[in-house]
Amino acid sequence: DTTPVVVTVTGAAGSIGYAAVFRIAAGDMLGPDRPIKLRLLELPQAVSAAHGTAMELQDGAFPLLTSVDIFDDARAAFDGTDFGLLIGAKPRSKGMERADLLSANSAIFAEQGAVINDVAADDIRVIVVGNPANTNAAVAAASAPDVPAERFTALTRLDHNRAIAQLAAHTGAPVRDISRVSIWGNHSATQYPDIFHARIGDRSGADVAADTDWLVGDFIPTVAARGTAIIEARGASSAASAANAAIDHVRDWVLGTPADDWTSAAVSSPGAYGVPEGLMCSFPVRSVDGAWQIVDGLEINEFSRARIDASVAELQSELDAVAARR
Ligand code: NAX
Repeated sequence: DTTPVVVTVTGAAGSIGYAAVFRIAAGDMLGPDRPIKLRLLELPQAVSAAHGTAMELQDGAFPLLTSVDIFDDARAAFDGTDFGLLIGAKPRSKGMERADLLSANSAIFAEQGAVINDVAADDIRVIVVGNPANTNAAVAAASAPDVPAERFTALTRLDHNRAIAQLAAHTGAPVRDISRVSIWGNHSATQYPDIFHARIGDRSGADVAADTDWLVGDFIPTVAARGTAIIEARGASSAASAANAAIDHVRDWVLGTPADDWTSAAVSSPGAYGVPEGLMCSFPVRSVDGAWQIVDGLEINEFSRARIDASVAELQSELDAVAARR
């Protein structure tokens, strides 16, 4: 299919947006045959910066990029959109309480969800990157009653990729030999990177996980705190790796996951693995015929259960806090 698709990127002039749009234009997200119409949505004060990004996109002379348009109005930016990358969000400012951050963002994502409901393509696919990503995605989905909830997702692929990278560094196995890693729960410090079902070269994940000192004292906290470590080292938060993960997420959603592997994404829970319905929770997922399917039948041991439950409880409390403020 070579009809152009409309891709709307919010927060396009920000760090992640800037890293994402060039790779989208290059065909890394939807393949080398899919022409792309890019829409950049920004706050009014960042529209000028978005114009600068658009000039650079033009100077890339990307054969697949048929247009770039800039908006500060969500209704215009999402009109007919096939793919929405919702990256822009209100950052936590100094002294801001978590509840204030949640409610400021829920207002943004409720509005964008309602607009998507009204004007986007019927089969739009949405990935929320802006934090708190899971709850923002749940709010957007709830504000779009005519769009199936399965079309709203949130990014936990960065956590998934970080877990693979840490496993590769620890075991010496090449990244390509690592499969079936799972991220459960929230994209936050409570997330649970699960390697019990993983394959690491010719070793089982359970074998690697048997070293509980490493698992509990090193692996899990390193993956969960990687974002903070990047900020400390770079003086700025993860941008290119986050953009890379968002592109991985959408590409796999459209083109499928390898038959013998899975990935991780936050999707609206249908009640799987004891996660309450409607929470936007990270699960191990496969993409089949363009739809995410939660990997079923995994045995969850006691160690994993406690960690999944803790992260799910946090997701529930975020959603409750948002509901209480509205
Ligand atoms: P930046 O502050 O560099 O960029 C954000 C951009 O969004 C700004 O240009 C701002 O003008 C714009 N914006 C804000 N509100 C908007 C709205 N209502 N409509 C349109 N545009 C809006 O942040 P950046 O480093 O790019 O990070 C973006 C978001 O990703 C943050 O919320 C961040 O916390 C989140 N992250 C999520 C990750 C994940 O794995 N889910 C990892 C990376 C990142 O921390």
